[in-house]
Amino acid sequence: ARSRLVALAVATTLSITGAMTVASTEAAAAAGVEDEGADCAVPGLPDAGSLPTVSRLPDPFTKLTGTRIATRADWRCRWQEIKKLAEKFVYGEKPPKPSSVTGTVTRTGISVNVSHNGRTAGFSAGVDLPSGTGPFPAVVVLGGLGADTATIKAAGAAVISYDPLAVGREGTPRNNKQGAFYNIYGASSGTGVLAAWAWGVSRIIDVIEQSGGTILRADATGVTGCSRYGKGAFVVGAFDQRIALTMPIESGSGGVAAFRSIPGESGAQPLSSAYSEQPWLGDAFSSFTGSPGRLPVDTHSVVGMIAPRGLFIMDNPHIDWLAARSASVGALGGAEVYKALGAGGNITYWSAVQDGTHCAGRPEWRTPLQQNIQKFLLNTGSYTGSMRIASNKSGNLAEWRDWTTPALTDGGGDTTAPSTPGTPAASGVTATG
Ligand code: MCU
Repeated sequence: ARSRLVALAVATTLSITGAMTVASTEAAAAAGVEDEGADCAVPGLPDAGSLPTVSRLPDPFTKLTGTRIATRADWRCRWQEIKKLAEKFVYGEKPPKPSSVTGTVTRTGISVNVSHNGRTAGFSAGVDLPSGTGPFPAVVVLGGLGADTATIKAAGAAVISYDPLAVGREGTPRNNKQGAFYNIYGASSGTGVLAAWAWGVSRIIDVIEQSGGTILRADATGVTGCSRYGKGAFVVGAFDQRIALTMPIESGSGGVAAFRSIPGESGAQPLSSAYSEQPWLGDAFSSFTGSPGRLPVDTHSVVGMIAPRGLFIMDNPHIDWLAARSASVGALGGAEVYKALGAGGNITYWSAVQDGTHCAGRPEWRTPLQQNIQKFLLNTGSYTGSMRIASNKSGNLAEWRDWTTPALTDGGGDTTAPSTPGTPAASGVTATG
């Protein structure tokens, strides 16, 4: 709640000075609740069969009613529309907090027990504290693959080792999904395992909130993971507004990569493969694998769901399968939401790296990882994010949008200061490698 107040104070100052360009120094703005727009009245969603084909990225700023948003307050309920659309057509529903969540936090582990509608389930996670005295911020590491846990701890954050497969298993058919999530919501739930994994992290944060805050801080949680767990980290961060810092690594198809861009990216994992390899995406995605242009949301809007909270996307441009060009499209499109909210400095996209090994520990990411943790979890330092896109996997946002980016205001009114589609991406974009 405190960081929220700081953010509001900063926003107020900015509206007085009118200095949108310095707004990237805005404080981290994680919310105190999982879903700030839970009370928004969302109009009826379209049916899958009636969706028009839109070849470019859908306008994240146009509401289901067809009206464009104008204020930051409008974004709160537009966020809710994007969430509902992404659940219905991409990931499957991530249910809200169950009727009972209990558990414990110790210096070595977290236990989670859930009951809902007469069903119960539980899982646990490891805790590895940094040196010093707490309470500490924490980074939830999905699946233990590729995350630089030494740097996370050195920066002053605890590592929570979370096994997503205990909550949503891989290797199951879609009509018999398994894991703690499906014990509660049923083995035939249409929700894919990425959203199930996200639900599990939200329940971990519930338990941290209830634990009294002596070991871990509930208001300073980050998330990371590589590859399939990078897809997971992305969905975790998008669907829980308590997550202050989201750091997906090499997430590929089903992760940050823009769905519409994947068919045209040579060697990228096809959507049909990402859908069928594992039940990562929701069952409803099956009707879009051959026609992503029918999706009313694309991953740029999911990136936008994370705005203005901290986001550090890491990608590998050396393996075509990982779809880094399409990921740059998703990131550049989503960065427009950050800019609209005056938080352009809160997103980093970084694919200009040397080592081509999938999920390698990379020296280039060490310093920005530390700086992101300092800024968004410890509220120190003066880091400003930027786009460091490998030149061989650099998407061109101008080809992918026909909408402009509004400067969302603090109050009523509908003033927009559009940027022109086709303008080169923001300053700070570099093409390297
Ligand atoms: C990038 O994530 C996945 C990829 O989507 C799969 O096709 C491949 O089999 O595995 C990758 C992964 O999770 O590697 C550990």
